[in-house]
Amino acid sequence: MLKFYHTPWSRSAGIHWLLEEIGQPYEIELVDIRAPGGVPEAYRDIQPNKKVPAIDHNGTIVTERAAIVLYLTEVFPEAGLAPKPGDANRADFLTWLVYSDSVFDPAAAARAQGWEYRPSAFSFGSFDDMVRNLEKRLAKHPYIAGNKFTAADTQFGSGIHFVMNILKVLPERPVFQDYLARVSERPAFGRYMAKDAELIHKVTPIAF
Ligand SMILES: N[C@@H](CCC(=O)N[C@@H](CS)C(=O)NCC(=O)O)C(=O)O
Repeated sequence: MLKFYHTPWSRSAGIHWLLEEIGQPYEIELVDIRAPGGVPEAYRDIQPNKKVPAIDHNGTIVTERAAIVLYLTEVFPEAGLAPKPGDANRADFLTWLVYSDSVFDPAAAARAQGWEYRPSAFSFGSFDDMVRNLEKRLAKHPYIAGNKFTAADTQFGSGIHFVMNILKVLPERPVFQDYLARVSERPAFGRYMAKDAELIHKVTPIAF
């Protein structure tokens, strides 16, 4: 049994997309992170910070997006969504997968919140350095880990879509638009987006 704790139109989007790419049966447990009364305390037993995503795979609970990606690609290797240990692209896959959560996301969130901070005081550094690095990478490679689509693209694809098109924080540069156009051609992308468009009506509406 594979249970996915999820909120549509949230940071669990990339894992939703990944599950559709993998194509194995899973069930969604909706977590209403925007509910006026908050998420029930009982959910802390699954995710200690009461955040999404989380998964429960036959009783094994995994939290944190990068860890969930690594776990799922390990358990379902036949999906071919991660370079295997020893593969020349493995280091880039790991680097960018972790960069997504440890630099891209917090730098974008800090910008969206209008934070002023000393980049050297925070592990994610400056927003401009992050944008420059991401732009350089995607100008040279069609996918974030190299020439092949991987599970790191489910994280960057969903992240860039949210930060550029919804939050309007990431500059709308051709390299980001081309990347999004490329990854969103995938049938699994269309499936997860369609499912989320239905599920969004079952939780408290998002407020920006
Ligand atoms: N470190 C977590 C962060 C996940 C996260 O920030 N989730 C947001 C989704 S937008 C959330 O659940 N927020 C609800 C809240 O904090 O109340 C991960 O990478 O999995």
